[in-house]
Amino acid sequence: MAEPIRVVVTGAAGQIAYSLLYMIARGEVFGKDQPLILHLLDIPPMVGVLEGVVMELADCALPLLRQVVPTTDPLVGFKDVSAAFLVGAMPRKEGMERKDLLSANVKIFKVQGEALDKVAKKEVKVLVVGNPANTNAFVCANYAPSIPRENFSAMTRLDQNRASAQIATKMGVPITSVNNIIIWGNHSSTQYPDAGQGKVLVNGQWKSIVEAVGDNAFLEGAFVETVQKRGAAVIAARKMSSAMSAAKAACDHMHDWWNGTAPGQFVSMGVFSDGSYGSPKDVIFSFPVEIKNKQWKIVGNLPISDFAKSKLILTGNELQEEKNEALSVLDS
Ligand code: NAX
Repeated sequence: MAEPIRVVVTGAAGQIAYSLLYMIARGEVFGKDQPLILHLLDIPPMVGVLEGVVMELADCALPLLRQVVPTTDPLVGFKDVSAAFLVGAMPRKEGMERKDLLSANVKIFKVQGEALDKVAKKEVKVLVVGNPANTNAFVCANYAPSIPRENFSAMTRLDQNRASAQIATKMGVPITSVNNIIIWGNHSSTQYPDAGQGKVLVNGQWKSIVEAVGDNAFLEGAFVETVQKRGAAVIAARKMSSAMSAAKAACDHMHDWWNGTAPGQFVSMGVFSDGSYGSPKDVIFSFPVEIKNKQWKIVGNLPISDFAKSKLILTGNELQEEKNEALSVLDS
């Protein structure tokens, strides 16, 4: 069996981590033959809860889990890690806009970027889940200059999974019969869920979603809105933000980064923009990507409708604004 790799989850005492740690430790991300040493990072008031999580992980009796390192020190948490799930942040509560969270969270991600820079493996793959995820990933990367920028990403996979689930329900097919739905831009209510390139398996044949659904008003209206507002709908119902589905999406994101995407299929990831599709450069923008040998590549030359173009501009502008706000918080 391979040597164990070190994987850190921040916000390890929180609700997303409660599902995520179990999924990772079962081997669902790095494979059933890859032993793990899990680092659990949280803040000092959560030490007691963290102890409980450590006890439960031990009691799960998981064969791949070789060691658990609970800590409140980022320099211990990030030491020699090959993969980092940055979940820890202040979660959005009912009625709260993501922008309200920005100034509190950019400071956290500066500290974590600096610690990653000092002690993590240089090839570490960093997935930011904590909101505002795109801008937090931007901040984190900027404070970790010795780690390639391509190694920082933000999670929009939950939005992709939500969008795929909407189409699967609409068409009455299993979720595995839907692929290549794109989330463009920010993980916020300006994101653009785009079924325009997507495919659905109907009666044994892959068809374009646009053709199979045959209802453009739905695809440009209710579908987009449902996905954009799904996070808020879960909060309204559960009085807490999405956790189980967020953990599953984080696993999907890192799994595909680690293992690659299937030929002809792409997934959505928030990554440093090169200006593709008219997006602003140097913000973390969600694109369709293909992954090989642990390297993502933005899928190029997809036909984009005028409707989609206008949505991409909107979400790009928001990311540019968030980036400017983050930089001004950090300067002050
Ligand atoms: P919880 O409040 O349950 O847990 C957050 C944990 O982070 C707490 O244990 C807290 O002590 C810890 N924490 C705070 N500051 C920290 C720091 N500096 N270092 C380490 N740990 C720290 O929130 P939870 O529901 O788990 O959500 C976590 C984050 O995920 C939130 O920012 C939330 O908004 C975000 N989400 C992102 C999603 C996405 O698709 N990108 C979807 C789900 C979720 O809303």
